Amino acid sequence: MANDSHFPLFETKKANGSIVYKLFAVSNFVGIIFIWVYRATHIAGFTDGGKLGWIGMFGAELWFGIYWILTQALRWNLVYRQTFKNRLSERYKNDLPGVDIFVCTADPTIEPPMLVINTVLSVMAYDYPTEKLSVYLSDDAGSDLTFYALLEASHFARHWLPYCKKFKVEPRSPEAYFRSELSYLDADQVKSLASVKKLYEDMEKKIELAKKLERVSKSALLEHRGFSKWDKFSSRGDHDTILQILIDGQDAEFNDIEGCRLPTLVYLAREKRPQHFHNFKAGAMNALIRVSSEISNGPIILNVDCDMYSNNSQSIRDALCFFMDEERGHEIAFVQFPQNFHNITKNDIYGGTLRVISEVEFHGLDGYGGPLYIGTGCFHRRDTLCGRIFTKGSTIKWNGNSIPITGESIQELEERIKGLASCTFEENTQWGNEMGLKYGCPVEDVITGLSIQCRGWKSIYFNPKRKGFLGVSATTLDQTLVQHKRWSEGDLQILLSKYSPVWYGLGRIHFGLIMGYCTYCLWSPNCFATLYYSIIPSLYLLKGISLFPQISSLWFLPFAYVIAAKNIFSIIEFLWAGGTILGWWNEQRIWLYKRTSSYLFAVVDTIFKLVGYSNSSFIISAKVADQDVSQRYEQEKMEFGVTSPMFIILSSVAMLNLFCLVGMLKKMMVIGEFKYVYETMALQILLCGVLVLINLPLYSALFFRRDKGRMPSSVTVKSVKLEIEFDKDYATQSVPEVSSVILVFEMETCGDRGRWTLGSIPNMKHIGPLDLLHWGVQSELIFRVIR
Ligand SMILES: *[C@@H]1O[C@H](CO)[C@@H](O)[C@H](O)[C@H]1NC(C)=O
Ligand SMILES: CC(=O)N[C@H]1CO[C@H](CO)[C@@H](O)[C@@H]1O
Repeated sequence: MANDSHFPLFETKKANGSIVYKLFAVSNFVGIIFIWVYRATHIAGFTDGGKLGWIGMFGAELWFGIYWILTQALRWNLVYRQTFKNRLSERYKNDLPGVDIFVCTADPTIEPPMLVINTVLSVMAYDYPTEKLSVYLSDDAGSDLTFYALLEASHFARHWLPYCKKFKVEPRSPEAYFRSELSYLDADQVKSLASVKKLYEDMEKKIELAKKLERVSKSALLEHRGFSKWDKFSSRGDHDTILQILIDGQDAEFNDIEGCRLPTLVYLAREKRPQHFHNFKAGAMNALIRVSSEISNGPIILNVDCDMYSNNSQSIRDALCFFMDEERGHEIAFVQFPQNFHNITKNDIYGGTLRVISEVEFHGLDGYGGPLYIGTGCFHRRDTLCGRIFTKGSTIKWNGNSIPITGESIQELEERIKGLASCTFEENTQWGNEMGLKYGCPVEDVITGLSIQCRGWKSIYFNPKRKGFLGVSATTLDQTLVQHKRWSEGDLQILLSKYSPVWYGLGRIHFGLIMGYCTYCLWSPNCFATLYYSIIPSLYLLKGISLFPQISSLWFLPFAYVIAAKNIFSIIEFLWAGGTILGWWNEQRIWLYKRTSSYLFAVVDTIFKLVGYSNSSFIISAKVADQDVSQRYEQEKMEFGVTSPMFIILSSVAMLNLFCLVGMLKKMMVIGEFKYVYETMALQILLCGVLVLINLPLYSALFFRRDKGRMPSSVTVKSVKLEIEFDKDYATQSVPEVSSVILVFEMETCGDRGRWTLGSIPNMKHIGPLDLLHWGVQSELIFRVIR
């Protein structure tokens, strides 16, 4: 083709079937309005304690309805992107921009060096001109082990990169590549594979040995001058800047075994001092931005977490199709890839894939100006990350950022620029505020992305079939809940901050995008309505008070419609996004658990912070490392195992529902009015029943399981201490009534404060659901479980 410069480099398509979706959404909305009307017009009918419960139900349904309206912004206008990489290659053969890749690591025990260097090797091996590629590893632990591993990786890269290029292998993380099934290799490749695999294993052995001994061998120490920088190292929180250019991509001395250039490779541990706050990953990223500007100054920056390897060697070219598009490229600030995971089990027991978010919701955000920046798998333009404001009609010179050649040696360069990563450099500057990533928020990435969008830029969500980046997902319930607590807490803080999408974003970004941000920012306040809905209707069920319309009433219809439509849609959406039915069910459970524990803690912590207690009393347990944990993960057995205050809430709510359901059944049997109860309280029975069903794995962890992943007995003792006092006066009513219900959540040690009133229990070591059925309704019951 002679001249195709008028063809765009990427294309945007709207989702099919959006009319059908919009009809569905409108009908659901009408149903919600009817529910609200029903609640508003039927308050007066109650005279007793039911009134308060009723108003609470109204409040919860108002919240759910409004929140549902917000989520429509994520589904109303889905767009999909496609790139044309061959057009890019033809048009910009030798004029591709430099790309700087930042990999961040913070702890050599949680993030083992082998994991880190596999990620580094995978991004070094991108299919991209190596002289334009630079890889920076930021090590916030300042660990010489990680440095040693990186040094070894720089040697191995001299063999690995030529191998990848010659045989066009995928994926290019050696570990993932050797793990994948290798077939159809020709004789030549078989030989090369054997030798490169041998080198990899040798490297792995050396690194694992160093890790075991917790020190680097003497001979290795002598081999590289870089280790001398640890001479004055006192601790990970107190050391000088360590900056080491391991491969200088401009210098032929570092060429690979075939004589080709290797990408520049840099190790950085920024200065840490106890008296200076380091701002976590945002601080590390900002130090990298400054240091890299003096070494390679690539106009495009990719950042990935150290556990997230590149699964596609073409991803840089994909991203450039957006930035370099002649028509639209100049307004794009960042291109976000989804966060995908390689260790998800079939039915994804912890909902770790975030399937609906990455397959649906982010496409919806993209339709309104672009997705959130989620801190990994994201390509940025350097200038927008450094605070540049969008101006209409400006064009970009992609090659305008090169560094003047100074003629200094690597050592001189390192010495000259290491001050850029010092503790004091940022004092009295705009770093952490108008420049670079923002400080002071647990989700610094989201708030940074938002402020870039508020400066007039667009972002792009690119979600190709073959995933660009694969990370490791949480493998225990505790990790999952803690992670969501951090996310939801950070998002709530954004809403309350001066960069809130509501008041800061208004007028600066599309209203749909504001709504989209709000659905995430309002994750945590969901806890109240959800807790209410999972506690009160069940208690009222036991009490015999109906909170929903009867089956025979016309008002039953909107409830039935909304419940059915919402859930059927949710199943279809989940399956469409690639999930399984059981996966959807698991997702509902984790949805409930997140809302009743992580989000509650997030809100409570945020409130504590607002009133000035920055160290809240809720201390979240650390991760446990257990041999069998990953085995149980693979068997999709839910992992409890640690003592966490979140589990206490989860099990208390679960026990309460079991109690109410069993109690209600017992009453129905005693009184024999099945039909009456069913007709007046069908929805409450359904709700309580579903809550019990969804909690089955939890009951099993409380009572039946004997492995280490069961609920620790301390949690069981603390949590399952429900006091329910029943009115002894059955005289006037056909259905016995609960006069008061007291729930005790014991957060502290339980001690011996429990009261024994059920004479038959004391020697019980173990109470199961059948026993509960037996004791389900007594005139007075206090029960306690001891393992
Ligand atoms: C990762 O890449 C490989 C090819 O290298 C591909 O077969 C696989 O499907 C990719 N994984 C995902 C989750 O897309
Ligand atoms: C199913 C699967 O791949 N599980 C793996 C997830 O990642 C952890 C940690 O790397 C492994 O231990 C699991 O085997």
